[in-house]
Amino acid sequence: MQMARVLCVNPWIYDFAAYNLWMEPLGLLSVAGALRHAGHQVSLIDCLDRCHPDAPAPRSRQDRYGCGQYSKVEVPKPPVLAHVPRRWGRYGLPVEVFEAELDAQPRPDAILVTSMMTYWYPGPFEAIRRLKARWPDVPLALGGVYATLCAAHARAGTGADAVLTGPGEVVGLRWVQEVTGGSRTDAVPLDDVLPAHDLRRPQGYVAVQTARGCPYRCPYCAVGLLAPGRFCPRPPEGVVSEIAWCVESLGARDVAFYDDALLANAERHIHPILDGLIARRLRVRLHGPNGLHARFIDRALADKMRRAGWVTVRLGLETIDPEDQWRDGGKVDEASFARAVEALLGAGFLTEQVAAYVLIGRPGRDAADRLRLCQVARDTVAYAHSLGVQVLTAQFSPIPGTVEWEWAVSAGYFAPDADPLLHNNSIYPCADAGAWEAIKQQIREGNRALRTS
Ligand code: B12
Repeated sequence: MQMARVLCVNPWIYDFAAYNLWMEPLGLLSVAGALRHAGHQVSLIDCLDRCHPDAPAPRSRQDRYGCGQYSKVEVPKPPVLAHVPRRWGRYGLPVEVFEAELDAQPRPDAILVTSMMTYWYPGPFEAIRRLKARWPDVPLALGGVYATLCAAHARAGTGADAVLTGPGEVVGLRWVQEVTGGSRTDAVPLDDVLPAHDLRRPQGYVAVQTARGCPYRCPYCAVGLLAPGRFCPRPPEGVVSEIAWCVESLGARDVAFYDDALLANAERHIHPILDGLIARRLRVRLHGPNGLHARFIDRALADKMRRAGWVTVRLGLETIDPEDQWRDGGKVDEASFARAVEALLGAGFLTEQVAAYVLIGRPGRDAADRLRLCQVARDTVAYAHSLGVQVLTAQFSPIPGTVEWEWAVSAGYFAPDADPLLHNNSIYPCADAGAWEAIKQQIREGNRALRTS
């Protein structure tokens, strides 16, 4: 089989704000792992590398566990965001450093560019523009979350030769083999092939995903579109080996789980993973930035999480309104949430380590419903604070292809072909920003009171 030289690129973020919360281009690294497994030679340019020797990101005393700021350059706001009274910018490596990285690369046979949030598409656009200016004839494919959820938009505007949707290990490999004239090897043993974490300059942390997809189908969530088909947990021993490799060989100290349902089927999944980490005595801190399902947390699990080195716990609460809870998939209620908090605090987690996500900025059916949603959010915040946990906001924005998106379009909040820049949750696309910003103030005060009490 003919081996190809493949360049993988993780683009910049364009947004009003961006903070590195254990971000790793895990999807792109998974595709890179599959290509490498098939014998191709793979390299990476990561525009979000905070440890680049020629452009280290700003450091602050508040930085914890590998998280922190990106360098930002302010750039003109696209006209569609002109109404937002905030400064827009490009986060990540300076463009000159990116160009110097390209200078250092031999001409690739194929290029793969990833994309994350749909409203971050200017990052991939800019990377592709520069890559095509340098190597117009090298085949280039775009994949990832934006490419999958907004495929028509991506095909119309990116300048990529191919927009590949969905999980990329098999389609990415097949595409590389097609465009480089190699023979086909379709079989990618997904359980054995690890994301190529080592392509990245060590950042002190890695992201790990222990399962593909999610057993739930919530109306606001796009995971069913990104990872269609069955919920597929990986074998626990494979997850433990991946973490051990990252800690022992790549120097990672912090591990963030990127799962959508990490605690589902806990006895056969998270329990053995934590047992394995404890048995290997890894010096690791564990973080769950994506909300965990509170109803799966009992005292035995909370104790084990602590023993394995778990530090950051984020619980999905969203709302305490029973009807809204039911509409969102019935995953949590007040009683199960309170039990989880009791178990976590009883196991020794500190109040600043545990936070509840509360959903804000949701669209109402009419004026009365909008008022009700604000009041429910206030009550939800007060409830979480009363249990002794911090509150973080999950700001609502409908995602294309989801049930909530269809509703938002039919209610006139979005044109069906709205510019994806308008999906940005920080601009409250479906709600009155003023009302919700006041609730954020209540959250800040409650969090501060808890920390000082
Ligand atoms: C981890 C995660 C986060 C992390 C950070 C992620 C990051 N790296 O930036 C945190 C917790 C910070 C986060 C925050 C948020 N997130 Co988030 N997050 C995820 C999550 C759970 C996993 C993403 C991931 O890395 N998956 C693992 C890899 C393996 O999958 P992947 O990236 O899709 O890659 C595969 C394919 O896409 C493809 N692929 C990828 N690149 C390429 C390239 C090529 C060339 C090819 C061929 C294929 C390919 O192959 C890969 C392997 O199969 C997804 C849900 C999901 N399951 O995708 C939501 C998701 C991306 N997040 C989402 C949302 C809504 C948010 C928030 C807005 C939540 C909120 N309301 O506050 C915030 C906003 C963050 C911000 N700053 O704007 C939405 C997307 C919204 C959008 N409009 O795009 C998602 C889809 C969840 C959902 N509810 O539907 N998130």
